[in-house]
Amino acid sequence: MKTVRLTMAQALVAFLDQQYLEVDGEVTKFVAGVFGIFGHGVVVGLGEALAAEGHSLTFYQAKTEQGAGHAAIGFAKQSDRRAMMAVTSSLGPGALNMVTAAGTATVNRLPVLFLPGDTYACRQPDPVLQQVEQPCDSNITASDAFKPVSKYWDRVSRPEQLMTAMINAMRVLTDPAETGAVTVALPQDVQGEAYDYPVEFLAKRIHHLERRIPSAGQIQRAVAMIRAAKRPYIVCGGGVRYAAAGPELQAFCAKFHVPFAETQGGKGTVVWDDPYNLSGIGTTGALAANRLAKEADLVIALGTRLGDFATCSKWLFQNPDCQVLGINVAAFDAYKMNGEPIIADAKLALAGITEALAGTGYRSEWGETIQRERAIWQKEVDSLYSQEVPGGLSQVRCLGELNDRLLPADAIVISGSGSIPSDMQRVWRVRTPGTYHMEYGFSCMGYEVAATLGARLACPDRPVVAVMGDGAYTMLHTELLTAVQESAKVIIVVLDNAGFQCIDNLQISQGIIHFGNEWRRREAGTGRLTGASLEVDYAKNAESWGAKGLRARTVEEFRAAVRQALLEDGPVLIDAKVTAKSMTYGYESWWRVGTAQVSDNPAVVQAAQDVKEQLEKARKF
Ligand SMILES: Cc1ncc(C[n+]2csc(CCOP(=O)(O)OP(=O)(O)O)c2C)c(N)n1
Ligand SMILES: [Mg+2]
Repeated sequence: MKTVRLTMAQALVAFLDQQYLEVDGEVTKFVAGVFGIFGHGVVVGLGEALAAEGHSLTFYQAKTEQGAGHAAIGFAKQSDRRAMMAVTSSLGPGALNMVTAAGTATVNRLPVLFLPGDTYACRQPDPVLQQVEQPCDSNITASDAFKPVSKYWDRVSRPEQLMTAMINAMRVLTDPAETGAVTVALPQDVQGEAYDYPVEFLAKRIHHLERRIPSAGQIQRAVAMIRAAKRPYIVCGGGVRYAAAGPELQAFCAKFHVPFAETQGGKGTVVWDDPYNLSGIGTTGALAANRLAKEADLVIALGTRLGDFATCSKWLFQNPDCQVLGINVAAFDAYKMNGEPIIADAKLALAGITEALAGTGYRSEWGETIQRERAIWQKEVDSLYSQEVPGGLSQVRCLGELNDRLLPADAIVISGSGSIPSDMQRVWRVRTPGTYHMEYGFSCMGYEVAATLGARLACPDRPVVAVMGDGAYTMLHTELLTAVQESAKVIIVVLDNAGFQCIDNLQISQGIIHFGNEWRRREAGTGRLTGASLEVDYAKNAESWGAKGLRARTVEEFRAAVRQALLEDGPVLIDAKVTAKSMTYGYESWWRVGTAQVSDNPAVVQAAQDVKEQLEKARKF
């Protein structure tokens, strides 16, 4: 067997550089680069291999390891999982800084390869700097913390283990049902150890995205359930987007007169003005979607994980006769809510069901309801989009200005946490498929700036715009400096409402006083955070990193700032001061939270009573 003598890290780089993914006949390079921060745990091993010539992986120097992970997630998501990045760190604190991002990748089913450095396999320098040291088990290191958030985990303790580790890593990363974070821990001595690697391990490798074909029995069962239903209703999840099944969804809905509602992951798979698009569903959903959901007698859960918030799945489908048909490439999701599982690719399943159902002459009994409710909802969006707040600037108005007036139709909008994603799932009108980029599986504050850089790297010719809260920005924005370093044209719109306002809303809605969520100074009289609001100049903050900072307090200033931002060559931050509580609120939905059942405050006791009453309407499982 022909071999080549390389260090483990050199072989890893050579291997990653040779991975390709074929989807529907189109082959793309799968691993585009490596985001990371070196430390003693990787700089002389993996760092040496990356620094050498002879490969085409771009190294992006992150400023926090979590940001590196988020940038890689943003890249994979905006690439519709057809390309990805690896992320590396030193051992110990650098590795642990990546764990949150690994969780975000796994929950959102997005491929990211995490490569933390690890303690010495040989144990001679034991304990090495930054080693956790568990007296009960010498094999436990910081890298073990990735296990609960990884879909595949391995540690390469001998150079030859790299081969099985990486083949397994690629198996998981390229599998639509399995994908998520993959962690391959790299002990720092082993990275530099030489081994005679078989040349065939390093040869070009094309992975094939196999679209799982629905069986004849599955199609029959689905058709029977749809034919028995008067009001079928589709929940369109992220799986529909990743399967590129938007056209099949539109064709199905038009042919059989079936409406669909969008989850955060599925939104924007089909444009907003498709006549069957009810907009967002769930706690953060729109009126049309939530009203029709209550009448549905068949829910077709299509490529969705049925999260409690983004779909309100356990409460919303209140028709006692409602059945669930779960169409999902992941069996785990297809079985949810006691559904009839169709474990298959969304595109093929929809095409197969459409063909079989067409011969039956089936048409739902929704009648005019779909168009009527859509029209009522769009009128509501128009009114939200023109909201005036006396003496201030409304958050939802800013979204309206961006969506209806300022951004080009192909601009990619990115968000992930706070009140903005709720607003956007309800009101954002997607004009170009694939331009709505929401991380809402984990809703991880601090995803936004880094992911916007990742999305821009995936789509270098498109405007990419983060719309985010002041809390999320403050938590993690340092990849803005990386965007400056990369001359990446990203626009960060911070809607500053002086605090963690969506959590404040939740607190107030459960009868509790304002406590610990608004950003206020500690007040001498109360001893609490009840003083004056904190005022932060986010534009100045961005300028200190080398980005352009713009400010807006009125609609006119906001328009001028966005127009200017679109003309700039590099990163821009727009610091828009919005009036607190000028977000949207719920539309006929409910969310279960752990309200206190005993309290001196009668409003809290009442809220707990309301929870009990709402639970009467909810499904048990
Ligand atoms: C990493 C992380 N920590 C905490 C939370 C809980 N959380 C969700 S939204 C939020 C407040 C967000 O504040 P901001 O970004 O200003 O948005 P706003 O609610 O004011 O619109 C908090 C603390 C979270 N989602 N992610
Ligand atoms: Mg805020």
